[in-house]
This record gives sequence, structure tokens and C-alpha cells, in this order.
Amino acid sequence: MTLLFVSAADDPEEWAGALAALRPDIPFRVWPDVGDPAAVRYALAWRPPADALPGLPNLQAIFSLGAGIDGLADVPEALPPGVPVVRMVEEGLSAGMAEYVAWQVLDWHRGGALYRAQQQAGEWRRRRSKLAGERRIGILGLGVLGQSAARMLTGLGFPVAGWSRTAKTVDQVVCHHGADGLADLVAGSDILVNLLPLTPQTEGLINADLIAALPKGAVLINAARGRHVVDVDLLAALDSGHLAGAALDVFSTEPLPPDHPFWRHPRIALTPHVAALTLARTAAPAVVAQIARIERGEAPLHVVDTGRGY
Ligand code: NDP
Ligand code: OXD
Repeated sequence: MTLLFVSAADDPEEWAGALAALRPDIPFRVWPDVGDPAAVRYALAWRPPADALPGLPNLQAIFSLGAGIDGLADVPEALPPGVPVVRMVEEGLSAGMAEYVAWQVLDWHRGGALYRAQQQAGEWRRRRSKLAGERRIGILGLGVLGQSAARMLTGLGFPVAGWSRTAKTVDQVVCHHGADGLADLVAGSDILVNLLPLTPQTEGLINADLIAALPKGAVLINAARGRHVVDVDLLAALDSGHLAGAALDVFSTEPLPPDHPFWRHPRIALTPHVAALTLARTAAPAVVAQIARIERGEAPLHVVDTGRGY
């Protein structure tokens, strides 16, 4: 009943320790040291090499090390057909994303960039700020992370609306859905937060048309995937002044190439894809709970629906 760890981006020792503390009976192996392929029941993976998982005859589930599944979906040849792929849903990721979104929202809301520039210029100038209740936040994606961010923001007093594919009811959040709901959400967002999964339907969604539909002076926070945004359209909107700023954690190419204009743009606050990182200490209990479900003969939760792409 081995668990096989396959990721060059995560620390196997941290995971080995966190899992052993909960389930010392499950042997932990790090690819390519597979041992007996027939003994491998579970894989914990991110961007697995094409030959890592096919050839494991008793594999029962592939647990993604990330919430986004592009780390697995981008390498379809690495996924044995018929084996469920399970998204990472764990409290550390949800809390981390809510913190990141709150940090960026509050920074723009209170004029962080402005006052940092004033400090550089030695300028003492006080400006009246809106109150949280006067700044409308729109969240693209009302899934696990979108709802976690929404809870944090409503707690801070911001009016929050959200957008999803299917209709939703979320406490204190004005919920929109589907193609028709997008226009209403965007038109009423002083700060637009992107927490969508990357699918053929959402790739390039944040383009010139969507940005033009935002109120003048709006801010974009993208913590989902870089390919949701059309970079040149974002730059044009920042340069024209239609958008006041953008906080970007994710990029079409990562690491962001050194000559990319985002690096030095005065209205962009940039972080290196750290909004929410899966933490072994908080994620191991979630993985162990999923294994327990499978052992009881139940289906794991948060299985990726390959048809809808997330
Ligand atoms: P979920 O699957 O829980 O939620 C996705 C949400 O997006 C759902 O509300 C879904 O609608 C909605 N959605 C999907 N497709 C569409 C569409 N075509 N139109 C409208 N709404 C749509 O994902 P998570 O919240 O767990 O994660 C979201 C993303 O965050 C991940 O995919 C990943 O890309 C990114 N991420 C980034 C991290 C970072 O550090 N920067 C860390 C972790 C994740 P419905 O509810 O109707 O299904
Ligand atoms: C994730 C990420 O998807 O870190 O979990 O982006």
C-alpha cells in the first residue's frame, strides 16, 4: 500500500514526516525509487514525468500537490486513464489565499503604492481614503479559494460579489453566474480578484473587453493563473489609466522572464507565485482523510471532472 511522491517542486522529506506522523503504516517512496510497482496505491504528484505513473497497475488515486490541476493536466500522457485525479483542498491553502487577497485588497484600498512613492520622494501628503464598505470587490471563481477569500473580505467590511459557472448561494456575497452574470459582476467591481481555474473557457478571459467593462480606476488582483490575462491588454489599460493598478502573483511564463515589462511597471505589484502554497503540515491530514475514504470504499472528494476541466 505504498504512496509514491513525484514532484521536483516540493520537499519529499517534509511530506514523508507529515504523513508518517499520521499513517506510519503507509510506505512512502520518492520517484524514481518506486520499489514494487504493484504495491503503489496512491501518488502525490506535481508535473510528473511522462513515465512516472503509467505502469503502476494498482494505482487508485493521484493526489495533486496543488489546487490548480494544470500541473497534472498539462502532462496528460503522464496520467493513467481511469485513475481519479484529486485536487488539493486543505486549510493551509485556503487560509493562505484569503490572507494574500486581503493583503492586496487592503494595500490598494489604503493607497499603499501611493504612500510608498511619497516616502521615496520625501513627500508628506495626506489623502482621504474610502471606507471598506464603499469599495466593491468582485471575485471571479466562487470555489474553495474564492469563497475563502470572500469570507475574509466580508469580515473586513467590503461588499463582495462573486462569479461562478453554476448558480451559488454564499453568505453575504452577491452571487452571479454564467455568461450573463459576468457583465454585472465586472461592471460593479472596484477591485477584481481572479480565482478561476485555468480551462479552455477561462483562458484569456481577462482581456481588453473585460477590462474596458470595469469601472475607471479599478484594480486587478490575479492569484489564479497567468494565462487568464492577456498581458498586452492589461499593460494598455494600465498605461491609459483605465486601470489604477494590478497585483499579479501568477504569469503566463514562470519564472517571469527578466525582460518582461511587468517587472518594472510602476502600477504593478508582483509576487513570485506565492499567494498560497500547499503546506505539508496542513495538507497531510487532508491526504490521509482522502485515503481513509478510499479504504472505506468511498469515492475521494474533489475529484477533477475531466469534462469540465477542473
Ligand atoms: P475550485 O474548483 O474550488 O473553484 C473554481 C471556481 O471557478 C468555481 O466557483 C467554478 O464554478 C468557477 N468556474 C470554473 N470555470 C468557470 C467558468 N467557465 N465560468 C465561471 N466560473 C467558472 O478551485 P479553487 O478555488 O480551489 O482554486 C482556484 C484556482 O486558484 C486554481 O485552479 C489555481 O489556478 C489557483 N491557485 C493559485 C494559487 C497561487 O498560489 N497563486 C494557489 C492555489 C490555487 P462552479 O462553482 O460553478 O463550479
Ligand atoms: C496551486 C498553486 O494550484 O500553487 O496550488 O498555484
